[in-house]
Amino acid sequence: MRRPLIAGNWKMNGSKADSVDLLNGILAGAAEIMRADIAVCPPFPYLQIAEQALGGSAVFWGAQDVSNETSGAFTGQVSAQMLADFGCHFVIVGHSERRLFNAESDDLVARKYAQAMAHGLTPILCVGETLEEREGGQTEAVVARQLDAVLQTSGVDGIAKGVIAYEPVWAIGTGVTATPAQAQDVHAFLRGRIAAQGQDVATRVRILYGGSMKPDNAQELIGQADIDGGLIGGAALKAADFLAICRAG
Ligand code: 3PY
Repeated sequence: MRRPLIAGNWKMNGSKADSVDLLNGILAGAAEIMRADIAVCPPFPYLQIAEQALGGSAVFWGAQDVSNETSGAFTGQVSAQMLADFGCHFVIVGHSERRLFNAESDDLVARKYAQAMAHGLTPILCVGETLEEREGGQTEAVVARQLDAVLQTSGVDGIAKGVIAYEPVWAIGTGVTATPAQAQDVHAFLRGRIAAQGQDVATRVRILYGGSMKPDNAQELIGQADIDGGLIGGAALKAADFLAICRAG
């Protein structure tokens, strides 16, 4: 069976003091969560605080992005080795906000994914369609294209070392959530596409749902056969809400 993963994507929110409070709040309740893995992905400057607060606990931490380059003259970028230095376990790649606001292509995301794996990090690959693409009947074509870019670069063995997050763009930051059936359909499609290259990998890989997952809809979403947890946005910024989602996992 796949163990659920609940990962908080803090995005560009909070201060140093807020981050300490949030980490302490999560730590206070994390020991009671037995059935799910828990992770937080704070902004880069707060990774050291996460390492200090969470080191030795069962809560993992990770970053929200990584460079596709190893090192060198890449002003403003952060390498996978640097994230590994700060004890990161996970790194999100290809979040729709980066695809949209930073013009990240499928190919760039695939190179980031490979770079993360090369340094022992577990990439969380985000895929998802816009509202226009959904309404145009393009959902499967879009997520297939995003997944295939990584399959081509890292192979199905690479997929085995990561986590996938299906995040419909129309459900991010809008308060609108995909229905459990809508999400399940896409998760099953993604798992089927991976199965075509490796049944064993498809059976084992975790596919998270992201996009306005909250305490009151988490249980039903995670209850779907192919939904193995959540990548949580706004609700990850309040320890009580985040822990409630972890309990639903
Ligand atoms: C959201 O739920 O808004 C997210 O983007 C999670 O990554």
